[in-house]
Amino acid sequence: GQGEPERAAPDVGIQLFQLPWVSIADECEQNIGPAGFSWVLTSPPQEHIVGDEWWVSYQPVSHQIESRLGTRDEFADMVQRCGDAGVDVIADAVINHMTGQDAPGVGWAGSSYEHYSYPGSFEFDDFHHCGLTPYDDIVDYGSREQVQTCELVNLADLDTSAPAVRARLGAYLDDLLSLGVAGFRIDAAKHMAADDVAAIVGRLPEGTRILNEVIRGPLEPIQPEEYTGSGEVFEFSYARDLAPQFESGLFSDPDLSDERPMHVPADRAIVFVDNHDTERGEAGLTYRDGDLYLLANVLMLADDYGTPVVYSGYAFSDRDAGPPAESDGTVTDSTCGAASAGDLVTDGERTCVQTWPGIVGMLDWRAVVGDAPRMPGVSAGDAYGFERDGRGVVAVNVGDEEIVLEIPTALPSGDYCDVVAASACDGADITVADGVASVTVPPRAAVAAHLGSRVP
Ligand code: LM2
Ligand code: CA
Repeated sequence: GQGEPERAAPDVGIQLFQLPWVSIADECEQNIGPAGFSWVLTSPPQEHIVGDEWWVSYQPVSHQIESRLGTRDEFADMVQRCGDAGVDVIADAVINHMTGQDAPGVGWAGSSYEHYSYPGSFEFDDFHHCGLTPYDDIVDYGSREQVQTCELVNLADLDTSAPAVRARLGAYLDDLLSLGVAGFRIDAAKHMAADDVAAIVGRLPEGTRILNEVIRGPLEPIQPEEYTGSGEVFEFSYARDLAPQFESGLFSDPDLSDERPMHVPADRAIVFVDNHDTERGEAGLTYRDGDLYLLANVLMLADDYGTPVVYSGYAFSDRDAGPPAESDGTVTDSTCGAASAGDLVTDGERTCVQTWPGIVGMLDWRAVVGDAPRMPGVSAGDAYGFERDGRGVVAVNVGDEEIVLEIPTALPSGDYCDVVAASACDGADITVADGVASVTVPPRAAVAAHLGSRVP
């Protein structure tokens, strides 16, 4: 035999939406590390307003690391245990704003607050009071000044241009780094001037990973490209281009030659099929789409553009509904058994996408294909597939009929096992001969093979 091919641990993340720290630690050890994910993205860890909705996480009351997802000690233990399992932790950093509450209150960890007063942290003058719109709310996304200095859904907007504000936010990020996190998702980055973001993250240690969330609005003045200097950027165009192809069955190659139009450069891009906001909004494909959702994730993981982040949340019918919680509000500990696409029925049930066999198989596929370029694809009916030059082939079929796709390939001749299906391999799915892979793709399925899945 030829032995095992080289594998380079792929840079793939998993967003664990509203999953408690103790559960993330268990998942890192049981599923995420073994599957080969290199990082997890957590929900925001800071003190927040009290409530049952998931979005209380996005209304900071203080920057103590105490939340319904767990305590500071539990957070620290999670980072340690994930690290031991080979998984970095990236924390969601809410630094554009504090709460959106007009009435005074007490936060999850006991801190008192008013809309523009957070004793010990921020007072009235630490906030933008934009004075441009009724109630200082953002009305016009065509106005850079409104988007960055007025309030996003009434959330008290920090004056991120002020040195004292930057220093306090920087101290929060430093605190998380002291617990071992590898980096941050910068929530609502579009709502902070790119210079403000650059100043806040610029003082962090070199190597700190920054993932800026800048929702691309093609006609808006603020563009994701402005934020590529301070970190990577979530590229919303990616899912917007991908999902419709699964809905229509009309697949086409992206621009393979160079940079994709309306996309940040590949080495700056974080790509996803959906996230916690888009599954409640614009996403064309979510867990509700079962097989098609898996297929879209397979194609994303097969691509050579950007760093993919797979999304793992919970089923819901009410967009505000939080995850299952104890009577004191603490989110219920939950780990994943075996699950697969389309299994979901009950509100609150976790999707556990990190355990789906097709996802796990594609992480190994991605490790084997490495940097091999994506070659021009082939379509036949409702099926589409492509090769990563000489390392692997992938195909999806969104139709109701089995399709045999012929993909030109530099893979060695022979029979290959499919790494997407959970079923045992009989070597009959993929045959390579004379520079062509004949891939039999069942209805609404994906099939993939790589150098290491050749039948000896
Ligand atoms: C984000 N990225 O830029 C987060 O990904 C997104 O999930 C956040 O919105 C948003 N920006 C602010 O961090 C979520 C949620 C909103 C929710 C806010 C604040 O989608 O629905 O707004 O968090 O918790 C809620 C209410 C809204 C109310 C606001 C303030 O839905 O009606 O506005 O609280 O009380 C008056
Ligand atoms: Ca702002």
